[in-house]
Amino acid sequence: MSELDLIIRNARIATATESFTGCIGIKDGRIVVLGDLSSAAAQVIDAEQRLVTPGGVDAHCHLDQPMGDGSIMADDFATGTVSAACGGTTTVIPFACQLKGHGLHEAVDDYHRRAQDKPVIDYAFHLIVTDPTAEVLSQELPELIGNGYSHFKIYMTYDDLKLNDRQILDLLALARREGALAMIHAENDDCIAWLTDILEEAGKTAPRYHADSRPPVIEREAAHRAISLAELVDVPVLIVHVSSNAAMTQIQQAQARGIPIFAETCPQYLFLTADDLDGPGLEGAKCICSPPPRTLEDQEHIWRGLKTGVFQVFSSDHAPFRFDDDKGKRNAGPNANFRLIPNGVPGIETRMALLMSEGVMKQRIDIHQFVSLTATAPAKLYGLYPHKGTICPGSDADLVIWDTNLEFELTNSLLHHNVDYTPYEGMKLRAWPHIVMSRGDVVAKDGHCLASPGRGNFLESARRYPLERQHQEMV
Ligand code: DUC
Ligand code: ZN
Ligand code: ZN
Repeated sequence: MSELDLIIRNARIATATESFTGCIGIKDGRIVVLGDLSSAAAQVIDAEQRLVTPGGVDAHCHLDQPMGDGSIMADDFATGTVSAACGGTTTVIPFACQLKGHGLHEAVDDYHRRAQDKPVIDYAFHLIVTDPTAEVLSQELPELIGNGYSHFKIYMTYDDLKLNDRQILDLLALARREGALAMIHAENDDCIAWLTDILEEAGKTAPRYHADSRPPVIEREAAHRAISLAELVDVPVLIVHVSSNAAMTQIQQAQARGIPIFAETCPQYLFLTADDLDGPGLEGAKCICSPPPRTLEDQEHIWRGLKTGVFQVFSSDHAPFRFDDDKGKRNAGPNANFRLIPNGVPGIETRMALLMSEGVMKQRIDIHQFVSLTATAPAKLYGLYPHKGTICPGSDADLVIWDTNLEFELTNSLLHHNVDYTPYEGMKLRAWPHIVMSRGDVVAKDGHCLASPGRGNFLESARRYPLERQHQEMV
């Protein structure tokens, strides 16, 4: 073998299934050998027995996504990926969103322009389908699925995004035929509109009433409906940002019946509650996201779901709006009705360290579950594996060397997003990425980004193997 570019020595390596101590040999941005290496390399990093995991795959984040209400997302592909890299994420999957009345290719082209020359790490796109016209169903979507965009999101709520059940069925049938994975935002839109009107008539418009407008029962109903539609079509779906025990139970019961339902949860459902939406003035708007944070009891159930495998994916759902900004959370004014406040919390940089610190180090989940949830399973589900999401010969050298002997207070000034707050301000953490590597380059070290904008590559997502073809080929 010609000389390696880089060897990482004395690494305590963890994958989704194994742990071992040794060296990682890297050449041309890829891992080429693992084990006890005596060979030479141009560069050596001594991990000094630190834990080394695959770089994170944040499979749900919003960057520079055009908004229908005049608000502006605070992070673009530059700031968002710098923030991701500093927090140990080496691949992001944000959303190219179709605007109603427009095509899907138009959305994808626009999103590529937005990404141009900006990302410091690699990225793929999810699609959001908001207008499944005959042209979209027969031409655009099948074409895109075959060309590296093999997953798309369906919304059951939000006026400018939502689809009805018939439209969802059409898209699920297409996903089955073409080998795509549909992700579903499960909340019952009519129930939200009805409750929001009642709250408004009673003068209950402060941020904390956002949680009352979207109680667990409306997430449970929509999750049940999404599962039923998937069962009818006989196709796997992934339910995103599950927040409540009620919705999780629907998923768990479907899985127990053998229905292939995948599920994602996010940090805001482990570390925030509806009480965080309370506070003076608009303060509670900082934690407005949908579905909303729930109760401490729900948090415990979500931890259980992570531990027992109900959830495959742990994403940030980073949806960055500045608080003190009239294009951010104050888009509709300083005393806005909750229904007009942009939804979303930031979290692209804190996702990995929060789960390492509170999950692995407090023994709520093990290190293999951590790797699977943050990297391996999302890479597999979204067609990026084994280039991404694991540590093995042939994979990209996307790695995190962890410091796990820390004790510090998280504060927004440590973070690199373009948001003026973190919902996790003041939390005590014990872990943070020491070195973050993307394709063998050190892109972040001890909370400093060392990468240049534009080095990130677009990743084509492989499609799932279409069920029909699988069955035909088996007989
Ligand atoms: N909810 C979403 O569905 N997307 C972005 C942010 C949010 O709160
Ligand atoms: Zn959503
Ligand atoms: Zn989202």
